[in-house]
Amino acid sequence: MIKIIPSLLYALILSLCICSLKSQNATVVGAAKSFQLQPADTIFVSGIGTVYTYYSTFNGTSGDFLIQPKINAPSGEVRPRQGFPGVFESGYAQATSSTALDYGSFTINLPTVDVDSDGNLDFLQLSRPVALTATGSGYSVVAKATFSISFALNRPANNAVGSYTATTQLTGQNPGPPISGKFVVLGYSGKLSYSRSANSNTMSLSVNSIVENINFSGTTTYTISSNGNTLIFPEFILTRASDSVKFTVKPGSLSRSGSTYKGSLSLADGISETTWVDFEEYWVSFTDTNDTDGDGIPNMTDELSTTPAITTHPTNQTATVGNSAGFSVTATGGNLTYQWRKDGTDISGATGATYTITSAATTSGASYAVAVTNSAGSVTSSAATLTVNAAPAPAPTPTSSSGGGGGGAVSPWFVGALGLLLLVRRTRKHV
Ligand SMILES: [Ca+2]
Ligand SMILES: [Ca+2]
Repeated sequence: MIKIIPSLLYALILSLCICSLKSQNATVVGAAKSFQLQPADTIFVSGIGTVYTYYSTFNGTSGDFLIQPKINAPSGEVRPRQGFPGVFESGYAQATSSTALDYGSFTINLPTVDVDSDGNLDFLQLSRPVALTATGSGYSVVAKATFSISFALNRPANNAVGSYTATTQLTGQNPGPPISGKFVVLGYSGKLSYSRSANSNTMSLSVNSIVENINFSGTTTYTISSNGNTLIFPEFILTRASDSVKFTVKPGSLSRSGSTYKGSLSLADGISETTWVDFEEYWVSFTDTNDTDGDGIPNMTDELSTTPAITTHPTNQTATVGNSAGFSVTATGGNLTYQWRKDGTDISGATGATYTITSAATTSGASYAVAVTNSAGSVTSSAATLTVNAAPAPAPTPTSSSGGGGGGAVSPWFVGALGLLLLVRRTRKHV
């Protein structure tokens, strides 16, 4: 059992490592393709009194003014009309503090200029200033008559809040008194985090509205076109933190340019009164600077590394004590990391495709294998054995018996013996 528990633990750790590219972050900016006309400053009309003017999401019927019940107030929202570029529409109502005076709807023709081709009309682009006039037409339910309407819109660059002035003129009558109020673009900024595996990609968005600082968040899966240039998302839910109202984001896609994905989101607000074309259109931009392989395609949509596969396993080696020995492995899969093991234990610092022992010792004799890992998984090579042989015995030392000459150093024993022999001979001569 003692051996089983660590191996189970190892298997568990391995299975966790196989899961995915770990979560990474990208930034999000967005802007509604609608804008707000906030309630006009009150005006005083002789014989009538103080007059209030409101705007609200057009509900497809010129005969209604829609006060959206779930927010219990006019939205002030002027939305683009589907299929009519540059045409925006809104409902309106005018009342005293006690009496409805008029209500109906109007359209306004606004410039479709998009000089930076980012998909966000310039007059709604937070970074751009606005100073324009526009005209449109409407229908008054109370007067049962059409009217013309002209607007002046002004907003400094990098300010979400600007101003408007509107003047209306019922057909055949004099213009009404001008009214003014705040013109507001609805920008968003925040972040997303994403994680990926071979089977699915997931992203979690969290963005805040710039003017009101209300958070919207949600999670969705996404898929990627084969070239990594299109990020495709299915229907998903964004939840508004302030009141938990859920918005349904319709299926869509974003196109990549460099490290940025741009496109449109269509978002249904779930309010039954606006279901006739219940979409709010948003321009969004995701920027992902993560690019592990440096090919210019962010990790968010780049090809995932494939599970590592070993093409050449390490082979058995023999070395002599003191000599070097080494193993190598080759593998496919991309973004690989290596960890060599000796008898199953990680070798500190042995993290390359080759592992070299510079001076083999008898203790180096062991079984060696390498784990090859990337974001898609991990594989371990077959084991190879290192056999370490003892160093050979040293070469024998030359001696006198090897028979004169040879030029080797004369041993002290030989010199002593020769001296003794000469002494003996000399002694005999003198006897
Ligand atoms: Ca633009
Ligand atoms: Ca890349």
